[in-house]
Amino acid sequence: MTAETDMSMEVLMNSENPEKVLKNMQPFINLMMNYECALMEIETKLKVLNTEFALLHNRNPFESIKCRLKKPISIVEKMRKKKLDITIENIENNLTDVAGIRVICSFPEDIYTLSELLSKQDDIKVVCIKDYIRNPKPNGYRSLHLIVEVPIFLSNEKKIMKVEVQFRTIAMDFWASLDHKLKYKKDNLKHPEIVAQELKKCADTITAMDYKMQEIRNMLED
Ligand code: 0O2
Repeated sequence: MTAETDMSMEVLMNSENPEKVLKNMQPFINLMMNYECALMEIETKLKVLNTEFALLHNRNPFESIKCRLKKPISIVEKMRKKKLDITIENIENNLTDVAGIRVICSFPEDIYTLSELLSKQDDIKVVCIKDYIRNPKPNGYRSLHLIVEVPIFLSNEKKIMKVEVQFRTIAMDFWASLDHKLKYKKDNLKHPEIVAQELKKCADTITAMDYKMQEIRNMLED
C-alpha cells in the first residue's frame, strides 16, 4: 500500500458516511480506470512496433517505456490552476496529461520514426504535437510531445481517451530528470541562475552527442 492509499483509507475511516464517500468517488475511479486502459492500448501499440522493427532491422527503436497516471492531488492542483470546477467532464475536456507515456529512444531519428508509425494508425487521432526537439525550450528542454486520442472498448461502451506521449533520447531523459530537480530545489539554491546556465550548456552538449552518435550508428548500418 502506498502513502497515498493509506491517506485515502484514513479519510474514508474518519468519514461519518464512508458509503457515501465511496459512492461519490466511483465516477473518478471509473475515469482513472479508463485512462489506465488507454495507457495499456498505447503501450501495446508501441511494443508491437518495437518487436516488428527488431525483426526487420535487427535493433529496437526504443529502450524503455514508462507509463504513469497523474496523481489525484496533481489533477486537483492543475484544475485549480486552470480555475475550473473539479468535475469528471472538466477533467476529461481540459487535462491532456492524466495518462502519460514516456518513450525513451537511443537515437533522435528513432523518435520521429516511432511517432510517425504510431500517428498513422487508423484508430489514433493526433490532437496536438509539441516538438521541443526541433524547437527546444529556452532552458534547453528537448522532447517530442504528442497528445493522442485512442479508443478503449469496455463491456458496453467505446470511449475515446486522451494520452500524452513523450518521446526523448536517453540523454534528453537524463537531462530532464536533473532539470526536474532544479524546479523543486530552486528556492533553496544560492545561485539558481548559475545552475540553470550550466544545465543549458549540458543540454547543448547532449544534443551534439545525440546527433554524433546517430551519425556513427548510420555509418555502421551503411
Ligand atoms: P509532470 O509531473 O511531468 O506531469 P499542459 O500540460 O499542456 O497544461 P504545458 O506546460 O503547456 O502544460 O505542456 P508541455 O509543455 O507539453 O509540458 C508537459 C510536460 O512536459 C510536463 O508535465 C513535463 O513532464 C514535461 N516538461 C515540459 N517542460 C519541461 C522542462 O522544462 N523540464 C522538464 N524536466 N520537463 C518538462 P508537468 O505537468 O509539468 O509535470
